[in-house]
Amino acid sequence: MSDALVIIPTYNEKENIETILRKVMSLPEDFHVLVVDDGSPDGTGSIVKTLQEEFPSNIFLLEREGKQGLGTAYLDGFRWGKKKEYEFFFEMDADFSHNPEDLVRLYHTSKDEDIDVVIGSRYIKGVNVVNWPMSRVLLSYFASRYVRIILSIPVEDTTAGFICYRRKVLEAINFKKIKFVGYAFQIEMKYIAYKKGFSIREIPVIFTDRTLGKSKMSQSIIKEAVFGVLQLKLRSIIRGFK
Ligand SMILES: Nc1nc2c(ncn2[C@@H]2O[C@H](COP(=O)(O)OP(=O)(O)O)[C@@H](O)[C@H]2O)c(=O)[nH]1
Ligand SMILES: [Mg+2]
Repeated sequence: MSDALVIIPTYNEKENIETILRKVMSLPEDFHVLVVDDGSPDGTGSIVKTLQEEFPSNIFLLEREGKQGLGTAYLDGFRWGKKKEYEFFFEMDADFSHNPEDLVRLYHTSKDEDIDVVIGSRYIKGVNVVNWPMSRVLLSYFASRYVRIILSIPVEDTTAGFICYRRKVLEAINFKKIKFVGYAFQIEMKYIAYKKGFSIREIPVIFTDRTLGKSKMSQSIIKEAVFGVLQLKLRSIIRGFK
């Protein structure tokens, strides 16, 4: 039994899913992968099913109906994994923006140094983003600074979605109270973990924009993040997160 579960949410990732799954299967650690697919019209789910025949004990698929957002995809993935015996839960995109090889570093940082939340961070050694238009780099960089200032959280890359959570962190978080679905979801999870006193470490990664398939980022996700941060601040003033 592997102790590490990589959760990959997908919506229309037929160009990427097979290659990324094969890449994770080829890594020197025994990772299990759970793909959470929201009924992708492009048939991403059936590609996963075909690969499951080849890797029946390592690749799993959770199918949901219709596009329900990244945040709830991760929460459903965490719920699925918590019923099994995994100790390390990873969030990773399907589009190769996160280099699967970095999973090994995230894993060892958490396991060997006993860190509760390990973040693959774009902003701790300069700005490590490749192929994003300057406007999007600036948006993401300043969004991260905005969050750090408003929430006073000691994390440089607060919107990062390449993360390793220890089981005890997920057990301490009440998923029913998680409100957000996009970047704000990523901020909310980190903030609650921080407020609950878990150890957090950022390690540098290079984030490369997708070359295949389309981004699902939208204006509403940006709005959610801007206002969501203020709501998180208010929530922590009014009732804390304990
Ligand atoms: N299951 C699920 N996955 C999603 C949804 N929206 C985005 N994703 C996946 O989440 C990851 C990140 O999304 P992406 O479009 O690359 O966002 P960006 O990197 O911010 O432009 C990718 O693997 C997407 O396929 C959704 O509503 N449901
Ligand atoms: Mg992407």
